[in-house]
Amino acid sequence: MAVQRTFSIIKPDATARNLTGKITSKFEEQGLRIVASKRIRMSRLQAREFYGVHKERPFYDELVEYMVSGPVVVQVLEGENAVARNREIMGATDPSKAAAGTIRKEFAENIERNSVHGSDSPENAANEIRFFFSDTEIVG
Ligand code: IDP
Ligand code: MG
Repeated sequence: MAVQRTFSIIKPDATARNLTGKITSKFEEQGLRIVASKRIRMSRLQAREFYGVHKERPFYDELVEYMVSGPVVVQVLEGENAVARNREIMGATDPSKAAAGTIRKEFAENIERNSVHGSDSPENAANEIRFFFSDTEIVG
């Protein structure tokens, strides 16, 4: 498997609890390199578009409000098999089902306030990276 890039968000529940460094360490300790990173306040329009795939789900409006409720840190992670690797490091969506040692098991508050987003396929990773970063902001 070649070196790959994936997109990550440290979500508002985690920035509120000052966990940016601890979460970033999990990526670095497990072989992913942060090749782009910025702390932003997502607009409602951005959040609605970013999570557009979930717009028919009952939790969509609440999810959008949560994602704009505080700062987030958007990142590009690089490494071997980075998309799948990051999903392993994050753990299951529902922290009560996440494996020991994963970010969500250690830090998530509940199924919505689950501390991190990570792309679920290389195609989505490319689209999500382009949504938040220009090429010059990514330094590998
Ligand atoms: P993922 O983040 O593990 O890929 P998705 O199913 O893509 O999970 O859901 C996107 C986000 O929507 C989750 O990370 C979580 O913040 C929120 N979410 C997912 N399922 C629920 C739910 O049942 N109730 C409330 N929020 C949810
Ligand atoms: Mg998802």
